[in-house]
Amino acid sequence: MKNTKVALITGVTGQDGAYLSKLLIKKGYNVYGTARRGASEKFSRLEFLNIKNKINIIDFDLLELSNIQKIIKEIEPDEIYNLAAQSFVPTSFELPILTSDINSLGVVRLLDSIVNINKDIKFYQASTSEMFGKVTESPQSETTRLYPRSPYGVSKVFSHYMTINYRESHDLFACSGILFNHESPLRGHEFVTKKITRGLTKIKNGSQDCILLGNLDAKRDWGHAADYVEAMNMIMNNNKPDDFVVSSGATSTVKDFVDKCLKTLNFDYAWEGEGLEKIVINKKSNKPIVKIDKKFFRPAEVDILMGDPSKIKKELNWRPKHTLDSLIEEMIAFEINNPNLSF
Ligand code: NAP
Ligand code: G4F
Repeated sequence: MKNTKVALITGVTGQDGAYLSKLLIKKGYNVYGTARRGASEKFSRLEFLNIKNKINIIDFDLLELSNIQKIIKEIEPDEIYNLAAQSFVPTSFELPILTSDINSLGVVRLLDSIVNINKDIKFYQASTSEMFGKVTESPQSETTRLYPRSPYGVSKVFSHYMTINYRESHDLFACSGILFNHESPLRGHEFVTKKITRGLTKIKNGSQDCILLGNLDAKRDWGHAADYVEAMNMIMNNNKPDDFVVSSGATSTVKDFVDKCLKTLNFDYAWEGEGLEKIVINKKSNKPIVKIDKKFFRPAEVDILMGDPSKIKKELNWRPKHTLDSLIEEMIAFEINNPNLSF
């Protein structure tokens, strides 16, 4: 029996990979993290958190079965956290086949490798609130019907049920966290919270004129990534493999998020116009600083997400430390202090 637990985190270069690595290192794990070789390989998040040299980085791609098997045999992990994915919803409409190969078949490649190499390896799947899509009830819980609205959502429904199926058919410790949107200063630049906090901070300091957004009426249940990776580790160390919704329990529109950021940055502003003509005017300069661009609307939208985190709070005693307001303050402070850092 090894004294130190070995964790393999796929997608360690992403937002959650960085925060989860930091947590597991603090907990004494030996952490292996996977990155794709090539131009997209980037370690700026791990470097920002000062943990790059504490992680064993390995070349890995969810598209390649032999690569996955070789790495699991070599590393002999106790726990695999599968965070790797094509995670941007709009891209999934452009690249539905690649998205499915990575997010759906990639998960079967991992699960089947575990069955064939060592059935004692625990497996965590990064499931998502996008699976609820066109919601049939609010708030959404572990028992809410799934109705995905994007190739990304569909790909994650497949991998969610595959994880359940391998648990039930092969007696694996395979579990899923159904995580609602979670953000942080390390969020990718294309996601709406980063686009807003970064863009408005740049406008405030005079280095940008305006930001262009899509659907302001969409509602999301936003939390902080640092809280949500704690939930992942709790789910993996539960006494039985199970699935849990992880969310704040509240919902806000994209417009609410913009308002909170404008106030945090002390803009004197006003909303004007309706629909595609809606704008935010900076009263000081009398210029528009937020405009709507049709190209950021999606072919099918998820109008409202609001999770019910009762199960994980009751059974695992998970408690988030951040609020939406503290998240926004942290994201804006990061942009003020790190104007040249982009993820
Ligand atoms: P992210 O920042 O986009 O990170 C995704 C990671 O996956 C990156 O490290 C990326 O590597 C890697 N990856 C992409 N394609 C791969 C492939 N073919 N083989 C191996 N690695 C690949 O995502 P995140 O926000 O950290 O989210 C982590 C996971 O949670 C994802 O599965 C996401 O779908 C899921 N999730 C996220 C949220 C959220 O709100 N953040 C909510 C629910 C679920 P490169 O750097 O090489 O591209
Ligand atoms: O920030 P978003 O791109 O995140 P989305 O689509 O909700 O997906 C994120 O959360 C999921 C969990 O529910 C994850 F599974 C997924 O991997 C990802 O992390 O968009 C949020 C909302 C959408 O309704 C979108 O239509 O913001 C709206 N929006 C409005 N203007 C915009 C924009 N989204 C983006 N990315 N860019 C805009 O300009």
